[in-house]
Amino acid sequence: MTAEPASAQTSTWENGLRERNLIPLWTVMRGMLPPEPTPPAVAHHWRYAEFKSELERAAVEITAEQAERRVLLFENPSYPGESRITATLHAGIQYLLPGETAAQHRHAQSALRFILEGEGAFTEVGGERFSMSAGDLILTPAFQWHGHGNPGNGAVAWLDGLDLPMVRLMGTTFAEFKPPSDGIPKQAEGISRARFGSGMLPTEVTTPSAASPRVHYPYVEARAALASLAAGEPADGVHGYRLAYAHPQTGGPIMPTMAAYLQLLPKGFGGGTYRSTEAFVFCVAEGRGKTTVIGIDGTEKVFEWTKHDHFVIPGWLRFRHKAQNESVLFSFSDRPLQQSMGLWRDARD
Ligand code: GTQ
Repeated sequence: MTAEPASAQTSTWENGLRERNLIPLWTVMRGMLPPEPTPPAVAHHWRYAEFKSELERAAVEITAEQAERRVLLFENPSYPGESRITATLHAGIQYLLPGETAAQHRHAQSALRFILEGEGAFTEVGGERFSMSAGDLILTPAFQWHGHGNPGNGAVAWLDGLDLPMVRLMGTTFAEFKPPSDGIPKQAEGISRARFGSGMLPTEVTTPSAASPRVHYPYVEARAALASLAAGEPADGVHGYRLAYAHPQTGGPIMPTMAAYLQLLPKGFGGGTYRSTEAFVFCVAEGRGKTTVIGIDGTEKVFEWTKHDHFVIPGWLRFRHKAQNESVLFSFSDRPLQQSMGLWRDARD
């Protein structure tokens, strides 16, 4: 919709302006300033039962070495060809067979990884090795050297979440594919958790890093916290029992651009309707249930989900969760970016 100028017709003069890269604002302003968000992305559901076999096929088609990163991206149907799941977020599943490695590289984009299945694989971040177990969250802050390896016996799969579309929008992409010739300085395994993951902090470090220096958030700890909450207090009416992964030095989100959450929905939980400006990418860690998403035009989409399914809910679309069994949902969003700009808001309606 555009404002009605004195004449609704584009005049010869206006067309002449456009040819000289001058745009009369009054012809486009209303489209730029809708009264509330009209997300171009749509809600969408990817069933694990359907894409798992495609990951196996990808492992036949290409080696991890050739691919550099063997990832099947979740592309939002509203953005064909744009490799993004929402306006701001990238998500995909990375798959490594036993014996495979994905070489070290680094880039301006921040990444988070939520492990779906497989034991014994690792990711190396800033010279420190982090072993992966199902349900763990492992961060790759911007510009840290990182690579992956699977010395285990089975294939591993994990969700990659990156802020790629944000970085692309700003035109701030830098990447390096050749580690320094004298190597990446090695860190002892477990050092970042010793420093930042025990509820204590190094006494000589005062300036918080942009991203959480803890890096690794094991599932056993996060899951136990949710179980204790569920045993000790009533559930939130929308989120069930939801905790955000926290930056140990600030208490804020784990990365400057992305927040991540783990939530438990008790068996039979029926949540109220919610919307927030942040877009969510959900991964089902445990259980079975359904999420209803209400489009701007009022039409409902129902996603009946089960373990390792993924679904995306663009910002400002209403949704509600229902759990058939006790369920655990991992999710990540672009909330910190929005909050840094003073734009984030939510509503329970
Ligand atoms: O594992 O480093 O999904 O660089 C996209 C870009 C994963 C990675 C992605 C990447 C990676």
